[in-house]
Amino acid sequence: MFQKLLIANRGEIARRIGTVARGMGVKTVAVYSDADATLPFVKEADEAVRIGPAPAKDSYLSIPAILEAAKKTGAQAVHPGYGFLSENGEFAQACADAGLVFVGPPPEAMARMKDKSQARKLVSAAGVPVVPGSDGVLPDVQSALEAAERIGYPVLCKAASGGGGIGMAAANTPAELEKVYRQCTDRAKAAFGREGVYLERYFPAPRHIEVQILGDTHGHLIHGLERECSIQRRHQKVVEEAPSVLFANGKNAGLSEKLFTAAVTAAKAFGYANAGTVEFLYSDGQVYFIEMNARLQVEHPVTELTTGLDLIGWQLRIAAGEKLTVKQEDVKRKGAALEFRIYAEDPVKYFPSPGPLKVYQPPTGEGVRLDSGYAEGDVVTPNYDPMIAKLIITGATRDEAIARAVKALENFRIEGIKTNIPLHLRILKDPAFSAGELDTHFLDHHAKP
Ligand code: MV4
Repeated sequence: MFQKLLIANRGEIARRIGTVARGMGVKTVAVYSDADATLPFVKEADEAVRIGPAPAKDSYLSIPAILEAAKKTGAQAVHPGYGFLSENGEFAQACADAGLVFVGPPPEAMARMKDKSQARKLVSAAGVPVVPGSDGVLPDVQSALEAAERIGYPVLCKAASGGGGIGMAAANTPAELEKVYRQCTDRAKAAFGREGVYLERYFPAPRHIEVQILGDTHGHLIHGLERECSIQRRHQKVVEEAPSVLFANGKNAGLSEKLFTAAVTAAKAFGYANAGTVEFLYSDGQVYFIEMNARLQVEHPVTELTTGLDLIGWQLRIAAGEKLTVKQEDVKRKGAALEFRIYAEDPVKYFPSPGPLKVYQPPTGEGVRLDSGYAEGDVVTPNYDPMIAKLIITGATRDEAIARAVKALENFRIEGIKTNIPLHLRILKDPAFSAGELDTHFLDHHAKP
């Protein structure tokens, strides 16, 4: 195992990675911007290095600043967390070139996943069900119109360099597609500097189901069951859970086996190692691959708490070259977990709401875990993502977790900023949520103020 790990991230995830690493006897180095100097993830680290001013491009996204901090402190490995540089193949390669272990997949696997249209082709050839769509990127409107005729309308145009919904646009008719093709190409170019786009059949209200993957560098790769993340707003997840209601209590066992086999097959096709997530859409009784994420996900705790897998611990051991000693048959579900992302935002208008946490008293109790980036007295600044904490609630059953979650959220005292806690309570009290009737447009129709 490494003696010293640099954590190239901030907030709750930097804090969580630090806690796990120190628990394994690894010294931790935090890097921080001027906006974050007094936050818990900095105070709790063994060493901390200032890497720049508040803007992310000058600090958490600055490869030279992070490599210099690693050199100065003698760190042997770098954990990128999620977001920022976590899925940046150049950063992974730059770490390797500097003699640092990047805690993540091999750069070659990252390269195979980068172009989403190529990733579709690769996993489809390996036998994984993908959303019906175009064969690779579409060089012009004519090829898009031809592909759409084969696929059938409505179609969804996606940026090949995208992911997470950026640049996506749907079309119901050829006339709409002509507009949408240009729009999607322009957005792709603006967001990613590359204009390649591809088409998929558009599912109007799918469920979002993803599968946790864990693989070592000796050829052993397993899945850690599924998470359901259908409740989202503008591609920002709000509530995640495990298991999915679709598969709880042994329901739809045939489909869940198909899903897990597809996820493992996809990960192997990419030559994947370390922790990753394979994303699927569920619609009309079928699951379809959409993309693979080469990182630890925000919502990984619901998997940890329902499988007992120590995902961050395994990330570190795998990166250090150790064998993954967990066998697939050892991965069993226990209970249910729900994760609520606590955002500093107006719960009705959804605007960001930065400011000081004058009062910050998280709830405690049976089945309550809080992964928080902040403590009372800290200031939430407008520089980064407005997520301040994740409240993760477990129960023997989903109903028990829901009841505990209502209490925990009602007892979460925050003053000084607005938060989305009232939105979470509206979701929990919505009959469709308790019934497990979820899809990606849930918040368009439910949990209204
Ligand atoms: C889709 C889709 C419907 N049909 N693809 C958005 C994020 C990106 N990872 C994939 N996304 C979607 N792809 C087809 N062919 C609907 C979405 C989608 C969505 C997916 C997951 C979670 C939330 C979502 C919200 C809106 C749309």
